[in-house]
Amino acid sequence: MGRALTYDRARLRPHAAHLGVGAFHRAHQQGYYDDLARAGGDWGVVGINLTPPDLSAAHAAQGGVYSVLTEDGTTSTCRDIGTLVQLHDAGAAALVDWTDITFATLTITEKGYCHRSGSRALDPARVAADLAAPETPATAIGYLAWMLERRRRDGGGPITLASCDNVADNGRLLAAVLGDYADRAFAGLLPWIEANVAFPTSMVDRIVPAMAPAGRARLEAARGAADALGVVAEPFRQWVIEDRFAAARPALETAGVQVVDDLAPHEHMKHRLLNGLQSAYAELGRLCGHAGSHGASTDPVLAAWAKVFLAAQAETLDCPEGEDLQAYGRTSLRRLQNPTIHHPLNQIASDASFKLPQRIAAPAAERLERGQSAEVQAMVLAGWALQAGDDTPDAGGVVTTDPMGAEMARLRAAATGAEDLAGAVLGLPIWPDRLRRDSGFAADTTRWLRAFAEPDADRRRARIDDFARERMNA
Ligand code: NAI
Ligand code: CS2
Repeated sequence: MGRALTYDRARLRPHAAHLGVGAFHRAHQQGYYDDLARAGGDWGVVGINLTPPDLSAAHAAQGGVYSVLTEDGTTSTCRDIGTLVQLHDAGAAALVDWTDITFATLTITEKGYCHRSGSRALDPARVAADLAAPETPATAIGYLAWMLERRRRDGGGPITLASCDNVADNGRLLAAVLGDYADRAFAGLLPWIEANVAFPTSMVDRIVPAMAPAGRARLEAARGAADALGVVAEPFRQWVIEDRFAAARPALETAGVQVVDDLAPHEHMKHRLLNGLQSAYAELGRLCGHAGSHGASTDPVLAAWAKVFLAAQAETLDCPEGEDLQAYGRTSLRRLQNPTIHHPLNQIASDASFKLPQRIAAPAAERLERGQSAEVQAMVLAGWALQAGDDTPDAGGVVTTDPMGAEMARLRAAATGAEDLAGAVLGLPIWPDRLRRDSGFAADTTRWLRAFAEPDADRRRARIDDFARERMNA
């Protein structure tokens, strides 16, 4: 496939939308839309950002076209993307015409749903300002409810809202928080939503780190021009979406998207193997002195530990139709060793309080329920408990942010020792009850809090090495 567009952008109709036009969307969903357009399709995407970055001026300045640089250490391809037909920053979101939009996706980050982490419950504190002024919403949930209320009042038709964030059962989560908010904010809207809006769950996958100066330099050299929206990504991509739609949608399956009845096995496989390993490297890799995913994934001690971790995670999975879990695990390891993908561990560790429940805690609880050890998962949670809230920038200036960061710093300061800290951390409402009730898991967590409290990174790494060797020889 050549770099340049092969279609007339004027032919594209603004009948799809996306909330959260970040690096991932620009590299992932937009690639599928661009494939459809190159094959003669006419779906164009109206992009909306409710929080920074403000990209609409840059989007206009470069004619709405940007590039994706795909690299894997041997090949490098630069491809123009032209299907983002509009891009609106937060201040202009209210001006977007949703009349003809029938299919919308979201990548607004795990915390963007205003829910209580580890549940599908709306967190009223996160939407209090919007509930007080529902006609001028600031949150994604408030904005979608405001948009649907207009649609209802104007006699608008059905629409599909497809979350694509890395949260458990993202379609059910969006339906739950949006329904609760709508019922509080607009009388009569909830029954309309229940009759006119579909919320399919999606599993989406492509490693797309935040753009760094070196990546931008390579992309602009390949493109031969500046590109404020350009992104660098790995070649791998996957999109699996539940067959649940309310209205017209792009023929995603013709671009390789899998449309399935049972999404859960696909989601669990990705969240627990690839994402779980990324979070494990984010916590244990930094304890071993690594700053990036590549360094952690090519560290022989962590690579050996990863095999034990992936085996334990895989035992909690049902294999999705058409997949091979061992092969998927090997592919995940290889993807993370891509030398051109510089994924800061501080970025992956960000919002971990909204990531670890589905990636680490849920499989741990299932293993405990079966009478199996969950020590590898306890190691990751112990690493998080000791590092959450640490906003020390890495060498590239990337800092870890987490809504629970300050609380975790307070828990560490107040703890009388490792056992006390383990009790406080496992008592947090974001984890399944099973973890709280399990003395063995608490003992494992305590043990690794003590081990990781060791000030020397090499000694921490040696403890991980001893554990992996012991498990591999068991
Ligand atoms: P990014 O930082 O480039 O973009 C984040 C996007 O989310 C921006 O458009 C921003 O406006 C929006 N956003 C952030 N906080 C928000 C909030 N509280 N309410 C509403 N909108 C908010 O991040 P990126 O790489 O685009 O990732 C976004 C999400 O996509 C991730 O959190 C994850 O759920 C999903 N994803 C990311 C992958 C990746 O490798 N980057 C891969 C697979 C899924
Ligand atoms: C990463 C994900 O930052 C993170 O949470 O684990 O963005 C990961 O790169 C994607 O889910 C890969 O598809």
